Amino acid sequence: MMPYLLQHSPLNTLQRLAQKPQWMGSVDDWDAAKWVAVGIPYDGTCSYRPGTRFGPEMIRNASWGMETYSPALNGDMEAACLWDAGELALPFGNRNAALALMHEATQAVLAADKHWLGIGGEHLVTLPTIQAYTQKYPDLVILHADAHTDLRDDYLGEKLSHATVLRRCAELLQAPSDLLQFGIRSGLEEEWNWMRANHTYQAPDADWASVIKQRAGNRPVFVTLDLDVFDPAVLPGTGTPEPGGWLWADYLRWINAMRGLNIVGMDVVELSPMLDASGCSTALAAKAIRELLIVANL
Ligand SMILES: [Mn+2]
Repeated sequence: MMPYLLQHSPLNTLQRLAQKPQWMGSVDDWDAAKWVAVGIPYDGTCSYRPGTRFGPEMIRNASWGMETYSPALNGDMEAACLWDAGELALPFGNRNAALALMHEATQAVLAADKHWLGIGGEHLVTLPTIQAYTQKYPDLVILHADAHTDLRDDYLGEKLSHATVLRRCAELLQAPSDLLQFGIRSGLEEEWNWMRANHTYQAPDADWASVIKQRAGNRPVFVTLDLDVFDPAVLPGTGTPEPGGWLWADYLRWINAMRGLNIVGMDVVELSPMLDASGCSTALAAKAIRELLIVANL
């Protein structure tokens, strides 16, 4: 008789009994995957309250509290065929090495002809991704939702920071006006002048759907969502809360304005789970990601 361990190896037994952490509604088959979720646990340039490094893991946990189907969009997240890559293993303390690793990871996803879903982490993580994206898609358009401009030329002498990230991204686009900014309500006067001069700022009462259609058309679109765009009353779990923000209905208006776009990548950043005592901010983050994935795959 065959010894027990040859019939059932310890590894097979553990794989049968336990499950590696993965996103709700994700697929196991890499070849079938269209979107790849990559956790980016980086908060190295955070200037106020750190902790976004715990975002990706906690949002994944919270994803299990929701359904794949969105009644608001009449669509299902399963259409995105999401594959969960886990979290990047970053060299903490070395910003440039961490950014290089994020860039390499983005290139790997693009080389496989799949779409990047980055889950931060702080907003600087968007830069290495956009560097990879503009190499593949030179005519990229960026839709940016945030409380803050993120357009400083430098922050305390640093060119690479969460406060400068969209300025650096805009420099990679064909024109600064290929960046469209929503929900912005805080920034230096010079940043506001830059937004007005380059027509990136989108007023709350503007017809977002028309503007987006006009500027993006059929071009490839990357969506970057800084969760502090939401009002601190509905999303207190973020490092730099800013009063006067979006409610869920405002977010859905933004999502609906993206219908029909050629969305090729996205990231969602700045959730700080340790500041989220109730867990509601984290649940909102998971649902915000679901709606983005659905509208990108309708
Ligand atoms: Mn930001």
